Amino acid sequence: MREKNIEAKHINALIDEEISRYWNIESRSANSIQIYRALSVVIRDMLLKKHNQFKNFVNKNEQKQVYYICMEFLVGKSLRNNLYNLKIENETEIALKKYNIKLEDLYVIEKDPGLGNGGLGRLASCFMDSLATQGYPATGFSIKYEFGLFKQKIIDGWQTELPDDWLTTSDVWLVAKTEERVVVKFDGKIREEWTTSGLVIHHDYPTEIEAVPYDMFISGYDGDGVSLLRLWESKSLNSIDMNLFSQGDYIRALSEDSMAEAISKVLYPADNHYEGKILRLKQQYFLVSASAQTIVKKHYKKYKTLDNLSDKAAIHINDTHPALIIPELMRILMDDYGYSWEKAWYIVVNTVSYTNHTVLSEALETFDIDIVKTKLPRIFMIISEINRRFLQEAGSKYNDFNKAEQMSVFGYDKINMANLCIIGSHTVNGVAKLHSEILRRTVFKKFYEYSPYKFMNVTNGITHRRWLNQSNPRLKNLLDDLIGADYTKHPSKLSELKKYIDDDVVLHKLDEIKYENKKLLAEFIYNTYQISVNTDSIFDIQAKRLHEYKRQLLNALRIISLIIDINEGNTTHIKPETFIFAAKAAPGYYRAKEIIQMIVALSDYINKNPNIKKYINVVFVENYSVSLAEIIMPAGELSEQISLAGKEASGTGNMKFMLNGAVTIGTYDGANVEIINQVGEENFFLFGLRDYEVESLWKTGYSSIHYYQKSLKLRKIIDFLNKGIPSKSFESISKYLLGDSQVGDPYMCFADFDSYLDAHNKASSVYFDDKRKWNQMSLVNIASAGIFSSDRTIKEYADSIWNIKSI
Ligand code: NBX
Repeated sequence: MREKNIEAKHINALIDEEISRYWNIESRSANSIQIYRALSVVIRDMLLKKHNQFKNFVNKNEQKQVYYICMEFLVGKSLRNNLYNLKIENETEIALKKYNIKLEDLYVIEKDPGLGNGGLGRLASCFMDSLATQGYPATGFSIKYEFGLFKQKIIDGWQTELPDDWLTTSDVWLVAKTEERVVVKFDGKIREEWTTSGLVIHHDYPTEIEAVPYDMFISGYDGDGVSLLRLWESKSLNSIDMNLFSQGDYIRALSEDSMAEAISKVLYPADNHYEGKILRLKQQYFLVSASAQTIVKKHYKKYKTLDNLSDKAAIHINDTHPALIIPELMRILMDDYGYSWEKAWYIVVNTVSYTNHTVLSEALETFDIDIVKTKLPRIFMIISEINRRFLQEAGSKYNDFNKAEQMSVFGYDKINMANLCIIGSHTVNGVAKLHSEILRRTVFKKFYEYSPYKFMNVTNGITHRRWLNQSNPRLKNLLDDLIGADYTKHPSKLSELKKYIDDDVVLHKLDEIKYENKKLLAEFIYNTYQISVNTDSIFDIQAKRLHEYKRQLLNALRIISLIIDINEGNTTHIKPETFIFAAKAAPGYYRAKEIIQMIVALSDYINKNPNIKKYINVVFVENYSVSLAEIIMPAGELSEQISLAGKEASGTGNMKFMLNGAVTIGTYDGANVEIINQVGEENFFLFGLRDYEVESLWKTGYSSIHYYQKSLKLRKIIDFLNKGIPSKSFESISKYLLGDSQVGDPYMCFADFDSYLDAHNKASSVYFDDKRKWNQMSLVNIASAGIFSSDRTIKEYADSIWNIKSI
C-alpha cells in the first residue's frame, strides 16, 4: 500500500507551493538545496498529519503506548527512509524531473543527525522504525543536541574532532512545539514541615530551565504507524538580567543564558564509558524531567487520574542514563498530585522497565552523592528513601541486613544508577542471550537472587528496511525476484532464500552483487583518499567504535604479521586482502587514538610499498557514521566481530554485515553466539577463548609474556612494533602488550592470536579455493538474518515487557 493517492504531479504542486511560500521564487529557479528543503518539508508535513491520525486513533481506543527514553538516537538521514517507508520514492523521482534533479543528488545534501555514539543510539532509532511499521504507538524522548557526535578528521595521522553542525540541513525535519514547553528545576533547598495534613515539603528552586520540544516523525513502512521522536532543547527562563544589561555588563547579563543552554549544546562523545560530570547529570535530569512531566500531564488530562498510568503507558529507560526518571516520577506523583509513597511507588515500578547494554565496569554509571544532593535536592531525598525502604524490605526478607546492603544504591560516596534502575523497574533485560546470562551470573547476581522474575533477555535487532532494502538495492531486487517482497514486512521469510543454496545462477548473482557493492566502496575510497584497492581481494571489514575490548588491535597485529611475512618473502599462504577500518575514538581515550594512529600509519606504509600492496591493503575510513555504514555494510565479505568474549553485550554491526551477505569471523560473544546458532558453525569462522575461559584465565593471572615467549610470530611482531616504520615508532603499543606498569595486553589479544590466524586461514582458503562454497555461506547468512530484524525484537518487548498491542 503506497501512501494514499500521491502522484508525481501532486508532489510537484506541493514542492512548488513550498518554494514560492518560503523563498518567493518560481520552482524552476530553485537550487538543489531549496528543492531538498521544500521536498523535506512536504514529507515532514505529510508525516505530521499521518501521525495525528494515528494518535487520534490510539487516543480514541485508549490504547497503551510506549515511551522510549534515551540520551541518544542515531537517526541517520531521514529523506530516503521516509520516502521508502511511504512507498513514494518512484513518484518523487518522477516529480523531480521537473527541476532537472535526481533523488540521489538530494540525498547527499542532508547531514546525518549524529545524536548518538554507536550501538545504543542506533538501536533506539531502529526501534522507532519497527515500532511504527508494526503499528505500535510510540514516542521517543531525547535531547536536541546542537552539536551531535564530533566529525572525525585524521590530521597528520592523529584523530582530531570537529563540531558536527547537523542542524544546518536536518532542521527541516523538526517541528517546534513551543507551546508544549515545560520547566525543569535545579538546585535549591528543601524544608520539611509537619502540619495536620501530614508532611509538607517546601522547596525553592533558584535555577529554572525551559525545555522546548522539537518533534521529528519517523514513518513506518506500508501502514498507518508513525513514531514520534521528541527532542528537548534547553532555554534559559531568566532570559536576560536587565540590571546587568543596563549597566553595560552585556556578557555577564547573558551568562545565565549560556549556562542553561549549555545543557543541550553537545552530546557527550564517549561510548561505554561514564563521566561523572555535572553537565552530564544535568542533561540526564533535564531529559527525564521534561519527558516525565509531559507523559504525566497528558495522561492526567485524558483520564483525570494517574491511578491507571501503568495500564496506559510503558516507560522504557535505555541503559541507566535516564535512571532519574524513577525518582522524578515519584516526585511528580507525590508533590504535584498528592499521591502517598506506597501508591506512587506501585505505579512507578509497574510503568518503568530498563535495558542494560554493558557489563564493562568503567561504563556503569555512578554519580557523586554530593553533586546529586546539591543539584537535585528533592530527587536525592527520594532516592535515599527508595533505598531505605528497599534495604528494609530485603533485610527483613533475608533476615540479614548486611546481605541486603550489597544491593544498596549508595556506595561510599557514589550513587549506583544500575541498582536504582533495577529496584525501580518491573523488568530488567540484557541485549543478547549470553549478555543476559552474564548479568544474572555476575554484575546483577544479588538482584537476580532477590527478584529472579524481573530478569529477561531480548536480543537486539536492526531494521532490515534501512540496512538492506534501502542501502543494498541490488540485493533487495534479487530477493524480491527470488522470494517476493514479503520479507520487507515479515523478515523471517528471508529464510526462503535457502532453497537456492545449490542454484548456481543465484550463487553467481550474489557474487556479482557483492562485487558491484565492493566497486562502489572502492570508488568512494579512491575519490576520498586517492587509495586504489583491489576489488578482487577479499574485503575484510571492522567498522565500529574504537575500544580496547573490541580489539581492533588484534586485527592490526595480524596485518603486521602479514607485512613481516611479505618482507621476509614468505608469501605462499598470503592471499589478496583489503582491510577496511572505520572507527571513532572518544576524544579523551588516548589508547584508542593511538591504535587509530597505528592503523593509519600501516595504511600509509603499505601504500608506499608496492611489494606489500601487491598482496594486502589497509584503509582507514574517516568519520564513521550511519551514512557511511550504509555504503560499507553492503560491501563487506568478512565481518570482523572479534571482541574479547564476555565483553560485547550484543553488537549490531555483526547483524548488518550478515544481512548483507558477509561471513563473520568472530568470537563467542554477544549476539555472535546467536548468529552461530542460526547459520551453523560451518557458516561462521569462530575462534578464541570462551567467556568463562577468559574469566578463569584472568583469575589465575593472565600473562601476555607467556604467549610472547612461546610464539615466534608474536616475538617478531613485538620487534616490528619496537622498531616501527620510517618516522613512526609503536613502542608504546609494544609496552602496552607486554605490560609495563600494568597487566600487559589486558584484552588478551595474544591469547587469541593463534586461533585468530587459523580462522583467517580457513576463511581465505574457502574464499580463494572454493568460491562457490563461499557464496553458499554468504547465502545462508542472508537467509538466516530474519530473526535479527528489530521487528522481532520490538515484538518481544511489546509482548513480554511493555504489554502493548499493535493497531
Ligand atoms: O549497545 C552498545 C553495546 O556495546 C553493544 O554491544 C550493543 O549492541 C549496543 C546496543 O545494545 N553500547 C553502547 O553503544 N553504549 C554507548 O554508546 C554508551 C554511550 C554513553 C555512555 C555509555 C555507553 N555513557
